[in-house]
Amino acid sequence: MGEINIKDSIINNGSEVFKETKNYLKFMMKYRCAIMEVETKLNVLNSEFSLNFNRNPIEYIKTRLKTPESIVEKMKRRGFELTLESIEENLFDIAGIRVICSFEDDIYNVANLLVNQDDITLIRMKDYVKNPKENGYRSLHLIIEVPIFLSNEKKYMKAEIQLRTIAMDFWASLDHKLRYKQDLENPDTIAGRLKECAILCMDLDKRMQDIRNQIEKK
Ligand code: 0O2
Repeated sequence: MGEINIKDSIINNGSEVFKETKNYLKFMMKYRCAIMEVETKLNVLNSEFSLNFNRNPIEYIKTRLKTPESIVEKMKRRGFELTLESIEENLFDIAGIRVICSFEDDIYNVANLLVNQDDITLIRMKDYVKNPKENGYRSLHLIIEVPIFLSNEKKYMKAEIQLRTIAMDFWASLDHKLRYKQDLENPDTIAGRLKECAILCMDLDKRMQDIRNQIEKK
């Protein structure tokens, strides 16, 4: 008798886990679709710009889905309930799109062209280009909502778009790597040197933009 119960319970728990896994995969699939929608929009803008002005404002695009570990960590850190509904309501960066532009003004051009599309809603903008973070981090962050079309529903999905220049991306990548190094002997010195590099990157962006403006006689 006991054996049957154990077997039943394994089967029931198994199907529960299966159901949960399927729900999770479906949940993440929708964010993957949102990334595809936004990436297509950006590629269209880049192609049109390239035809009209003979240059690409976007150098390249990187996309990522937030990992389950990172989702759980952020939800716990912020004290939210760990359910799919709560994750959808409270986390805006599950779908992440990073747009690397050639020049600083391209960041704003691309961002404006994107958020002015009538199916995109801008939820929030953080301008760390005009207002860099204390450590020197610069990027334009947008949280947007974009519709995705599934077989039987149209759903609005949130996505985070980070727009930066090549120099800003170079700096942020290095900063990100160093932040995860736990065994630094002199973290303050490193932070200070990184800040100096951030200032150099800012200067480089400005000079490159000036040269381009001069060439295009703005
Ligand atoms: P990942 O893996 O890059 O996505 P949060 O900090 O996320 O709790 P909020 O308001 O969403 O709160 O953050 P914000 O300021 O909009 O920026 C979040 C993301 O911007 C980070 O994501 C980084 O990608 C990037 N970012 C912000 N500040 C820095 C910085 O000082 N250095 C670097 N290298 N990147 C930064 P996550 O969640 O850290 O992870």
